[in-house]
Amino acid sequence: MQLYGTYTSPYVRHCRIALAETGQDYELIETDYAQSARLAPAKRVPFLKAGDLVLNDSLSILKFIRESARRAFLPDVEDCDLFALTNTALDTAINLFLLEKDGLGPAQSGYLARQAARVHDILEALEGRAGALPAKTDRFTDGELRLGCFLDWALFRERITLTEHIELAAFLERMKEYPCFANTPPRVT
Ligand SMILES: N[C@@H](CCC(=O)N[C@@H](CS)C(=O)NCC(=O)O)C(=O)O
Repeated sequence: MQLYGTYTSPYVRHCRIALAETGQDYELIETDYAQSARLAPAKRVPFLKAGDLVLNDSLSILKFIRESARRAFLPDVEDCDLFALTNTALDTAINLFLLEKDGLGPAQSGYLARQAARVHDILEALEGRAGALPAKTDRFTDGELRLGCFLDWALFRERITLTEHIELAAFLERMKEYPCFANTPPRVT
């Protein structure tokens, strides 16, 4: 099984954590933007090849990893919403990050200003939920792992600070005690 991606991508990180949790053998094939544009229709990482199966999004990859290990994927509706809401902030923050490299930001576009407000407001909403997380004691859920991957990436890329989000900061510290998370920090290779 080959997972195509980078060591900075939070989506790839989530897949790597799930693969480590389920003990599945795989090879990470480092793939930059030019390669993913050539090799994948979505022009993004991660994508996964497992025999004849090709999966083009972390969502389907995670479902495949969990279900291969006989685990349900996002069975709890509140956790599914946590995953989806966090993912909206993550997608938006990454778009803003990539557009900034091209010199475009909220100052140039009303739509981009709305995107920045979206990230801000989702962080506020997540701050209200973070104190009760993790919801279970035996393991982190996929909604929680997505939140951890988002926060750590956004701090790494200096997209957010958590000085005014103490519950989110405390949640991230709790997650950093988990080896599968602690062993996969974002890093430039
Ligand atoms: N919905 C996708 C999002 C993946 C994504 O945005 N990946 C970023 C890297 S972190 C990427 O490859 N971006 C390249 C681009 O947008 O051109 C998933 O969950 O896998």
